Amino acid sequence: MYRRMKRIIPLLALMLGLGLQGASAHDYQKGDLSIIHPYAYASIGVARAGAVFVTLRNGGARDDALLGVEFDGSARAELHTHKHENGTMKMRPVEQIMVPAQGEANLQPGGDHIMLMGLESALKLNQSRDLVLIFRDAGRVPVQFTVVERD
Ligand SMILES: [Cu+2]
Repeated sequence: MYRRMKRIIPLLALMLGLGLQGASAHDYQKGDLSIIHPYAYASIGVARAGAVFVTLRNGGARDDALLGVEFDGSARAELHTHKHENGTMKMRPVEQIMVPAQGEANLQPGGDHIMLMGLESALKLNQSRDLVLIFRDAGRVPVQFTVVERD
């Protein structure tokens, strides 16, 4: 019996591990907020800036707002949006990104995003990097973003 258990336990641990990974690898929850698949594109050449994208879903009855982020690997980290100006798209820093009640904020290429400036090291394919999202109501939420290939 004991010998059999010894064989089963590592198997169970493996199954549990795989299950957890499938369910939660890129999703985070804090209160009514879901933080879905934070990702960035791999750096190209010596680019010293990168952008992080994520979907923020608010299942609650009150609006929340993303106020900022903390990232150890860059000189600065800002919230940006894209705006049309004189026929071209330009990035502009914003104070906050609203996450409406019963709605979501989509940080995506060409739209709102988290900008990392003065990266100390390149964002390499398949890396997971630590980032702290700071919300007005939900507070600080540590997450990891994954570095993916540009599509
Ligand atoms: Cu930007």
